[in-house]
Amino acid sequence: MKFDVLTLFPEMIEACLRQGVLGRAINRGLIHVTLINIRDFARGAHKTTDDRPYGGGDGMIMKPGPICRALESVDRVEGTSRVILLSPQGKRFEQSMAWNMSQWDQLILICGRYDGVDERILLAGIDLELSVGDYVLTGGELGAMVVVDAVARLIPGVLGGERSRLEDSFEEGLLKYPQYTRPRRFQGMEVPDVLLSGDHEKIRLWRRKESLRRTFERRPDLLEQAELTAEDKTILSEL
Ligand code: 4GX
Repeated sequence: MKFDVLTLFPEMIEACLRQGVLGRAINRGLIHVTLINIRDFARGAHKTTDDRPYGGGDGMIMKPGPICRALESVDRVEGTSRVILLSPQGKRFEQSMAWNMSQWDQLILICGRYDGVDERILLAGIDLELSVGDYVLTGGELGAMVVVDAVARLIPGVLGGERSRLEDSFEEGLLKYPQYTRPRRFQGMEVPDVLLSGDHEKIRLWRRKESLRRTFERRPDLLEQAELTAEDKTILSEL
């Protein structure tokens, strides 16, 4: 899988990509990331990438030319290749989209800065506008990293144990149950007995119940979409 990130701050992305699971995935050739500095496609002595908005107002807008030329410079790989703009106006990114994208061959991510990009870029070269959440960032870079990270970990081999990909929070539309490791007693708090019992069926039931409880208490909106078994519904009615 190939990721191309168009940004004015490639160093920001580079630092993230070197770490942990993503760093290893790149070193092992499981994913490929190319960083493209939009500034390299700016013209004139000042290499400006932004300008004042037509119609007035404060704030600056990214000029269409540099982004457009940067986009044209990207090698499009065979197969499914899509151009994504990170923007608060986009469709909200969620786990189901990450799964779809993990099947694609190339994701080209454009990171905007300032108050946005010239609308004509949107009409010309962009397949999808994505928002990572309802808050305002100083640029699309952190959003692009969110997308690269969430998609890359779904690619076979990127995570060590293949189970964790599927078992994670949201994969069944529920929040994760509470988890513990050693020591058994920490600041006066004990690990729940059931987890030390060795009774796998009891443990499974306890975890499921705690998942349902947390989801019910913290994110009841998720329950509407979750795939619930008859057992789940019984547990929920008791909660
Ligand atoms: N999820 N921002 C992008 C500038 C901008 C605005 C409009 C293109 C179009 C954000 C988010 C986000 C702030 C990144 C504004 N670029 N991106 N930037 N939330 O808040 O993705």
